Amino acid sequence: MLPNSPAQIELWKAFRKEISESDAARTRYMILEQSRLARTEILAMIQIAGMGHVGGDFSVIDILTTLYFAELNIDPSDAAKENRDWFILSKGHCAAAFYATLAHSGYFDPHELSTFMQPMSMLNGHPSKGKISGIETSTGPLGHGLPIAVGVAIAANIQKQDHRTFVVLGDGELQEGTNWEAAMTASQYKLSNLIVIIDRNRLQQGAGTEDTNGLDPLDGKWESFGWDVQIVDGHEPLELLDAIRRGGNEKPRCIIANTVKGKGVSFMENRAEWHHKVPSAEQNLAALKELFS
Ligand SMILES: Cc1ncc(C[n+]2csc(CCOP(=O)(O)OP(=O)(O)O)c2C)c(N)n1
Repeated sequence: MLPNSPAQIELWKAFRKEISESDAARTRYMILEQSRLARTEILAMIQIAGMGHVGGDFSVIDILTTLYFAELNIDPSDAAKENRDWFILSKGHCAAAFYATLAHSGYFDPHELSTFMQPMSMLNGHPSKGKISGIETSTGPLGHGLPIAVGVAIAANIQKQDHRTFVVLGDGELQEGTNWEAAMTASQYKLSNLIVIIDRNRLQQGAGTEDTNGLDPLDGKWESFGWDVQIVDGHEPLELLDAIRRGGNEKPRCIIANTVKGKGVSFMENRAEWHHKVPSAEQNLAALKELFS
């Protein structure tokens, strides 16, 4: 298990404190700046490793940053703290985005990011429980995050804990039938402590979701399974926060976050090949220039 980084935890705490005292415009600015930093780290990780899933990393990173830097009730210095919010990245192939987020939250030293996918590194191509303290469960085989999250949310109710369980799913991932079994169970048990966020970038590996196994109307599908559904722009932290913080009812909650695969780099945006293509050195430079323009 990688040790946490006390210095980074202090930075993260200062960031969270400032966010909690900021107005909406500054909150949005701070989260998006943190995401910009994460995007540059992700590019570097993938360049060094020669592998990765840049498209999905860039579609999900604003969601991860919003959760870790403004919302989750967590303590990176005591990762297994009783009654903490749980987070599960079910689309585990986007581990680079997850690692950049966890490192900047202090779960481990950001210097470790350069070991991504190297032999013996703790930063595997998919998140592994037991290697980094903030990873609640291993993911990678799609379709398992939500079933696990349902179990966690049921357990919280049995134990009379009031923590929330968050799970981020890919939209292509919804082709896995396990999601729909879990969705039925969640409404049966009225799991209002469960929040699913769908990274709705409309692309999967190699093709569009609607050309493969269409999901639309996705909101209607979740509603018909008994969920409370909201649709937001997944690159707008304030919309995400509003949706998360909205007063609930007895239903489990699904936030469909409309996103752009490859968001932030024009030649990657909405292009299926950037699911796991590795940018050349020239493309990396062009991407960095764009991120900082
Ligand atoms: C069970 C399973 N089947 C296949 C894969 C290979 N795989 C990795 S990513 C991916 C596409 C996922 O698409 P989506 O959920 O939309 O992810 P995103 O576009 O956000 O990266 C596939 C098929 C896998 N990881 N698990």
